[in-house]
Amino acid sequence: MSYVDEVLERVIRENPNEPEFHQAVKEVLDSLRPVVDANEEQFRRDALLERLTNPERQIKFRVPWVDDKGQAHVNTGYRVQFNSAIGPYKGGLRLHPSVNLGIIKFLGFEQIFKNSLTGLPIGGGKGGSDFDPKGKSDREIMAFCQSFMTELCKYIGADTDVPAGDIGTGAREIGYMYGQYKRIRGLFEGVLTGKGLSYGGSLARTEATGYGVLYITEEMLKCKGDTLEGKTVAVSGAGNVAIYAIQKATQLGAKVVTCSDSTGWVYDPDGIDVAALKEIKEVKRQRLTEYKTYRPNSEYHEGKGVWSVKVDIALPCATQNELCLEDAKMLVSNGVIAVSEGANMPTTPDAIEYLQKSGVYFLPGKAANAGGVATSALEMSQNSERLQWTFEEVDSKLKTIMVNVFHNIDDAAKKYGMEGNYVAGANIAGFEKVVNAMNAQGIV
Ligand code: NDP
Ligand code: 2IT
Repeated sequence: MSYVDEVLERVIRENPNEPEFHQAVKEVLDSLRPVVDANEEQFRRDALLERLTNPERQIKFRVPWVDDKGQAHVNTGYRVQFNSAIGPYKGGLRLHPSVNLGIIKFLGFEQIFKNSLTGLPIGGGKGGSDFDPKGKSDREIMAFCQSFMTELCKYIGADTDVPAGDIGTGAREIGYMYGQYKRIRGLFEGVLTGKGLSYGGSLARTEATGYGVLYITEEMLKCKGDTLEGKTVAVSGAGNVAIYAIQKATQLGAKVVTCSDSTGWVYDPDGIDVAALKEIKEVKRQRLTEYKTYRPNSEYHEGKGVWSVKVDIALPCATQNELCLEDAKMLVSNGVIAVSEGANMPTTPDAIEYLQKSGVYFLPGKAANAGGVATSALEMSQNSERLQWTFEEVDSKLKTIMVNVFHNIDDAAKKYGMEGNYVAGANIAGFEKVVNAMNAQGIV
């Protein structure tokens, strides 16, 4: 049996009931076959793939908090510190009832390669909790965040592990967590990114993930002699990534006609109104059912459906496994030319295969959404030098990073005879830097 297959089998055996983690590891290791085959003896001797697929450390803890009625609740907190070969652990905190260890491990594993692709010195990690922020009062959110950080603060620091936002964790949650970290550790340091602008946050971090998705998509289209100008776009999600993907796509001359949340989706034939979406989601924290009151010409539908609309470009920006084979078939039959993943692992493996076989340009999340964590690393730099850069400075660095990510993954795919396969290109290019660092640092 090949080394890759042996390790895959072992990962599945040793991590039962973690299908998302299996899926992420399988996709990466499958892509790495040509690289592993060329170095099999050394990799086996050094147990390289076993070390790569086993987190350096995983922390699981109790998070007790009291609601507004005086009732106590207990949630579970996680931080998976996956790989620190190229820098301090870096990755977001997800607050969603679906969170479990397997989800955090899949996200932490993906983060290793994504962070490597940014070209910046950050290792891979992820954390979160099964706490559901929906419908909670500000005081309840604060109570949870303080309790969560009371435990997490023992394991993180500006030079060891730097968490950030993800699903359910935005500026409000980061603020409460930062306050508690500072109170307990007595350190005003860049231990979290995505902070508010008045206490060490970076301009353009809020926009970075969504903007980055469009910068890399534009660069890819440019290399094919095409552009975003005049394209019709479907976006899923209505959170941080989706909102700023819609905004940048619109600025670049495309028309975004859909967005969604966990209960339904919107079709706006005139193009999504970003100001209305921000008001509904960022200010009022309401459901998408409200969108129609701002845009009477739009349609609201319950359930799933954004991929049924005829578009040129699809940007899944909500959650994992939200674009399945049937969705891919609808997109292809409607003439889609490109799919770029704003979310982490939103496209199922059979859907990716179908899109690629159908000649659709497919940019995987670990490349397409790397602008968020890249800008987090820029926030860390600003914190270290105790300065704040302008929006234009950060945005232009972000753009350069995304253009470089595209060329790195494009070159890696070509080098291994898989031109245009950006999944393989991203996994190989991300892996090469990490493996170099792991080899140089010995068996640790
Ligand atoms: P938000 O919490 O801001 O928004 C998430 C959006 O997706 C909401 O509209 C939410 O709807 C919807 N959603 C979440 N879970 C589900 C679900 N199970 N089914 C259907 N819809 C769902 O999160 P972000 O925008 O920050 O994150 C979106 C994706 O992007 C995630 O995969 C995240 O890991 C990834 N990502 C985020 C980065 C960042 O910087 N924030 C960076 C790189 C990747 P509802 O509100 O109804 O739950
Ligand atoms: O998935 C991701 O890359 C993020 N949620 C952002 C992580 C970060 O550290 O900014």
